[in-house]
Amino acid sequence: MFMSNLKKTVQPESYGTILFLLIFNSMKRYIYIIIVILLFGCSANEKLPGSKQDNYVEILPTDSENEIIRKGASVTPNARQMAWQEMELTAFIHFGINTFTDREWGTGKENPDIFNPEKLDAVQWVRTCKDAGMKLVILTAKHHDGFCLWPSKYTDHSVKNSPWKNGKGDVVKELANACREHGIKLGIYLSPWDRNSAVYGTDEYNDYFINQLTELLTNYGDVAEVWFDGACGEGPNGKKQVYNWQRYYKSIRRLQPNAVIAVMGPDVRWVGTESGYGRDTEWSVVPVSLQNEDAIATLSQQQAGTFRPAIDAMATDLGSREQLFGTQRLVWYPSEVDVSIRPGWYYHESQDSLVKTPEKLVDIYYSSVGKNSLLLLNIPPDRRGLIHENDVESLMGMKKILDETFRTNLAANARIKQQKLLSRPGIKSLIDGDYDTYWMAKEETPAIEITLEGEKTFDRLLLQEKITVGQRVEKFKLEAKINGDWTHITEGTTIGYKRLLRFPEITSDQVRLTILQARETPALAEFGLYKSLMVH
Ligand code: FUL
Repeated sequence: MFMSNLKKTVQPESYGTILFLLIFNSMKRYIYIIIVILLFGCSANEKLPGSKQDNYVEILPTDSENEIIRKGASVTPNARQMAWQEMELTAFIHFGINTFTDREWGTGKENPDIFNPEKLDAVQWVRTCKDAGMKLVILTAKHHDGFCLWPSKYTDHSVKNSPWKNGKGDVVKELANACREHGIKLGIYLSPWDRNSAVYGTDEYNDYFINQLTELLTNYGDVAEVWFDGACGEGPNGKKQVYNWQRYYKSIRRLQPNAVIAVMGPDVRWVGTESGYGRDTEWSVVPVSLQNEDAIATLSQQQAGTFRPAIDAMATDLGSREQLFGTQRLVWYPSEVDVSIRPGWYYHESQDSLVKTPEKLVDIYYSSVGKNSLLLLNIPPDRRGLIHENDVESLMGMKKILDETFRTNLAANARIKQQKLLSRPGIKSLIDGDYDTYWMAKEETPAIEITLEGEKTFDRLLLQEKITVGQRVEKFKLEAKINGDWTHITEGTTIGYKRLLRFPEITSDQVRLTILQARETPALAEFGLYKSLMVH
C-alpha cells in the first residue's frame, strides 16, 4: 500500500531517491550510532586551543563530599601555568657577590669592588642549560645581600660600582640576550629580603622593591617566571619588613602577564624540600589555604646565620579527598622542586668534587618531573663567570641517560584497547607521542590492554593525564602477562602532568593498565614503556 501510494505521486527518475529513503529509514538507528561514534572520536582527539583562565573553584557550605570531589576534578591550570608545566626541566643560576666571598648569604656590607667575573659568558650558561634539556633559566638578579646584577637606578650596591667591564656591565642583559638568541625562557629571582637597603623595614622599601621589579620586568624583554622566597630577616637598621605582596603581584601581572609567580606567589607552589625528591602522591589541586603568604613564610629561612643547605618541610598529604573537605576554594597550585647540583646554592671551589653525578641527577629527575612536579635545578657559575667543567660534564651525562632511555616508546606500535570492548575511539592517542591528543575514559576505573609488537624488555612506565581536563587518577597499577598469567609489575597513586615509575626489567608482549580509583572519569594523554640506559 505504501509503494502504490508512492507510485502515484513520484516520477520514475526519483526511484533512486525513494530507494535511498527506504534504506535510510531502515538503517536510521545505525547511522545515528555511527555519527555519534565519529563525533566522540573527534572530540577525544581534538587539540585543545588553550586552557581556560579560571584555575579554581568555589566550594559552597552546602556542597556534599561527592560534589566537592567532583568540583576538584574539574579544576584545571590557567594558560600561564600550563605553559610552565610543559617546560618540565628548568635551571636556577645563583650568581652574585656571594660567588666572590665564598658565602651562601651575604651581609649587604660587601664592597662591589670584589665583583669581577672576567670571563663571564652568559651564552655558555644558556648553551649548557639548553644542551641539558632545560627550557628556562632563572637568575638571582638580587639575593638577600641586596647586590644587583643589573645597574639599578635605585641603589649603588650593584654591578655599576664594580670593576667588571668598568662598571658598564649588566648580567641580566647579557643573560636575557643569550636566552633570546638561543630560544630559552628567562626568569628572575628578586629577593625581598635586602640586607643592604637603608629603607628596608619601612614603607618606602615597598616602593623601592616595586621600582626594581619594574626595571627588571620592562627592560629585558619577556620574563616567564618571577621567583620569590619568603625570607624576611632584619635589614641594616635591625628592622624587619612588612612586604606588600599584593602590590608586587599586581605589578608583575601588569608588566609581564604571562609570567608565573613562584613559591611566595599564587601560581607555583614550593614542594617543601630542597633535596630534589618530591612526593609520591602529588596533587596539583589543593585547598586555597596553601597559597597563604604567612604559611609560606614560616617555611622560609628567616634569620641571618641560620642558613640550612637543604630545608625539608614537606608535608606528605596536601590534596587527598580529606584535605579538600572544609575549604572554601580549590585551586590549581602545582609543585616545583628546587635543588642545587652542588651542596650549596652558590659556587664554592671547595665543592668542585661534590657535584652531583649524572646518576644522582637522573634519580632526582624521576623523583621530581616523574612525580608531577617541575624540576628547577641550580647550576652556579664560578668566579670566572662560567659554569664549571665538572657541572657541565654531569649535566651532559644526565641528558645522555634521559635521551637514551626515553628515545623509543616500546608501546608505540602496540594494539591498544579497553578491556572487554573491541575498541574505544581515541584510545590510540595514548601511544601517539602527542600530549595534546588524549583519551577520555567513559568510566572511572577502566582497564586498558596493550598488546606489544612482539616481546619487549622494559623497566620504565610513563603516564600522563590531560590536565586541561583535570587531575583525576588516585590509584593505578600495571600488570604484564608472563607465562600466560597477569603479573603485578608496579603501582602508583597520582599521575598528573607526568608520572614515571621504575621497576626491575621484565620481558612480555602484553601489559594491562588499570585505573583503580579516580575522581570522575580520567583523561589520559600518554602511555609509554621504556628500557633505561642504566638501572637504578
Ligand atoms: C632560599 C634562599 O635563602 C637560598 O639562599 C636560596 O636562594 C634558595 C633558593 O632560596 O630561600
